[in-house]
Amino acid sequence: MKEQLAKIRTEALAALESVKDAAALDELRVKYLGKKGELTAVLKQMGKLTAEERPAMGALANEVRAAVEAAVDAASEKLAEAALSLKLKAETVDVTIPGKTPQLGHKHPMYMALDEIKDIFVGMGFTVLDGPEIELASYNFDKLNAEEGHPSRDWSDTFYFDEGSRVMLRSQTSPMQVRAMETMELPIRIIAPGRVYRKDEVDATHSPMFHQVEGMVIDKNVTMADLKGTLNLLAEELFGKGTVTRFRPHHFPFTEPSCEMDVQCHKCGGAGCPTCKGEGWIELLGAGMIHPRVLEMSGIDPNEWSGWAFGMGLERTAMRRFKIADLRLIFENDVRFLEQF
Ligand code: 2NL
Repeated sequence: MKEQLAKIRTEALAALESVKDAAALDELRVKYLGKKGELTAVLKQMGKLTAEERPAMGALANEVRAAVEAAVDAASEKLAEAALSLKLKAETVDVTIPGKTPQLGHKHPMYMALDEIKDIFVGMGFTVLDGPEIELASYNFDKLNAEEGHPSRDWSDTFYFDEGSRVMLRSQTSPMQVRAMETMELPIRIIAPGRVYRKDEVDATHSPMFHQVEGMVIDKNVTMADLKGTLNLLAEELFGKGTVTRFRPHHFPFTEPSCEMDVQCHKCGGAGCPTCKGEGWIELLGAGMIHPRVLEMSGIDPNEWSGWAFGMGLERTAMRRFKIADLRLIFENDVRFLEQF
């Protein structure tokens, strides 16, 4: 029996030493340590031994069991290590392989132009406002002195949500300025950029959705000189020092007097060329002194306060700034176009 145990130990340890995989290891474990294994078979014969022989043989059997168990554990650990190192080798990342350069986007040219405009006005102490694109006609028209019957209110010019023509897509960003007049403490200096909507067919110079920046100043003793000084500065910052401007009389229902500001063509210096369509001047924006009735409707006393306001189309400004010929390019987002800026 002693020889049997010694043989089991020698054989088991030798077999475990060279075991190749987890399945083979499990087979060996069952073969030597299992309920029907070789060790159990030997122990079953203990009954044949004398009482004197039994303890020593029991101790030896336990010793063999412990040795085989330890060898099984060691082999299992060795297999796990080998598997891990194999896996690590297979999954090695070669950091020397050249990477794929991701395609980086950048700001849209129109938002570049808007950011320049925002910077110019913020630098002069203006606050930038944001507001809803769905508006009440009262804020878009009535409070701006464009009452019932004004042509811009027509169903064919404006997107309404209801039969009563009460709720609409704003056609200008002025309603935000009305809200500012109603709620902000005077004096105010604000600009209001954003999307606006008009029922226009798409062509090279029109789109039913476009972007506008409006702005206004209300303070004591504000005059047309403030309007001209500030807007001349805007033109110089946008188009370069020494940019020449001119102010032409115009009409808007919400300003009195009203004007349009042109910038002298940077290409031909005013002589007339294809860029300015032979005019020598390029229209930049509309502006004027805020109509006393508009001030009054928002609860501001026109005898105490005065102000000026302006509105400009962002697409057209960006087209001029970046020499873009067709408005549709601004909305199509073709990367071959966008990459050029
Ligand atoms: C243009 C002309 C303009 C304004 C917008 C304005 C707003 C309020 C009161 C008075 Cl709340 N005026 N805005 C004033 C003059 C012109 O826009 O050609 N826009 C594209």
